[in-house]
Amino acid sequence: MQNAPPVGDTAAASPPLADRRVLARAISRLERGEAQADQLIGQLGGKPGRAHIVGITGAPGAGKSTLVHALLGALLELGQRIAVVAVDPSSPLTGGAVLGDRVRMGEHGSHPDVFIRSVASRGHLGGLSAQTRGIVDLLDAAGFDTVIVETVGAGQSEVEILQVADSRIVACPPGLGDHIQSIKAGILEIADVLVVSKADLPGADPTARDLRDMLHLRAAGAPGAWQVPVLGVSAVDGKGLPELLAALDGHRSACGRGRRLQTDPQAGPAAALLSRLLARDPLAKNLGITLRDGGAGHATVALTIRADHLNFNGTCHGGVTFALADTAFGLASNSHGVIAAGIDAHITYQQAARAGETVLARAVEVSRSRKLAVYRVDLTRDGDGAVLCSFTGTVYVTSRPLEGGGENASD
Ligand SMILES: Nc1nc2c(ncn2[C@@H]2O[C@H](COP(=O)(O)OP(=O)(O)O)[C@@H](O)[C@H]2O)c(=O)[nH]1
Ligand SMILES: [Mg+2]
Repeated sequence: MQNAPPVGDTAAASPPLADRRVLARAISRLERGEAQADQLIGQLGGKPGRAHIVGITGAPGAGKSTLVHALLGALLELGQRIAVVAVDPSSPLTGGAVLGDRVRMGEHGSHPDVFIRSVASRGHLGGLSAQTRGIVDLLDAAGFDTVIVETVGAGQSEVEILQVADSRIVACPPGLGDHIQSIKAGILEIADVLVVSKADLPGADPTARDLRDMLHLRAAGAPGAWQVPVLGVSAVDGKGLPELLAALDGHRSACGRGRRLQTDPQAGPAAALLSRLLARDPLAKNLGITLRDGGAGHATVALTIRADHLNFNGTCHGGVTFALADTAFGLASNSHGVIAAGIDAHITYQQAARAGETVLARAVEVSRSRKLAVYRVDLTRDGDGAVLCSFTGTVYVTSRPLEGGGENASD
């Protein structure tokens, strides 16, 4: 991954932390939609771009909260101030799970340099990911050195939430065995560091080996790209924790921070750009692909499967499915207004679509540097949300403008 230039004055001494009660109130106002993040940051003083944002994801029970607790202890020892945002989609009523997380992080929860906030996945007001980004921006501006975002592995929404992070940890407990399938569906693409959690339990080493094998199979990294380490970490005996801290530090140095600040959370102009681009795509037009939603770094397109989309087996032709995924990929990767040229794409078919069904393809930017960007596209059936395909693609980011730049604007 190429370096994104660090944003903000990284070398400056730590600013004073914002008052936690003022901060808590500001976050509540943001959650209720009473104020925008920019406004609240203006009132708090400070500016985002200083903190290292660390995302942690993994299946429920993978040991994420316990790992956050261990990281809190280690980072406090380094003299850092740390904020934690726990996003829990399984708990719409902010019930037991969130409380449980607080208890697991509890010992450090009352430390003056620690701030823990749970976010229930009501997901209104522009979606959970926009809300999470606003909260992270606030905490960053409030002066925390590290902001940890814990999110449950739940597919697309999690990938979007993790877009806010500079460094992403995927936690996998030992004994994945057959469950390795669930890892396959795109989660490896978002990991900057893979942690085999509960490394004190039997089976940690074979799991680490399996994960390394999968990484080798997937590796399409450009020369000099960040190499994703696989680390066994036990929150019980502290094994692997120093290595994890070193990996996070290394990733931050290699890939910079403030990545999220380079994309605009308000999608307006990009959405308009995407509909103009789609209108200029004859293949998409002939197939009947329409734009559902779009913005900087993401796009959702839809296609209702017709008789002339079918193959000899009577299900949707794989090429049509690919074209749908590729359209979302192309739009999302060009949404920043400069031409993005596709380098590679990889599709995994899970279930075929049938005539009459509408298929949605949602592309989300997983990472973006100066020269390269990676996208994940999920194809789901409209209605029941069944997952049909996963697609990942990489582009080379040029500096040529997409529009107003002459004859080249046809990518
Ligand atoms: N043996 C062992 N158990 C752990 C470790 N980390 C977490 N656990 C246990 O795994 C369970 C789930 O942990 P939790 O942190 O809540 O997982 P989360 O759902 O991913 O946040 C709890 O019972 C923890 O005590 C570890 O490093 N070693
Ligand atoms: Mg948890």
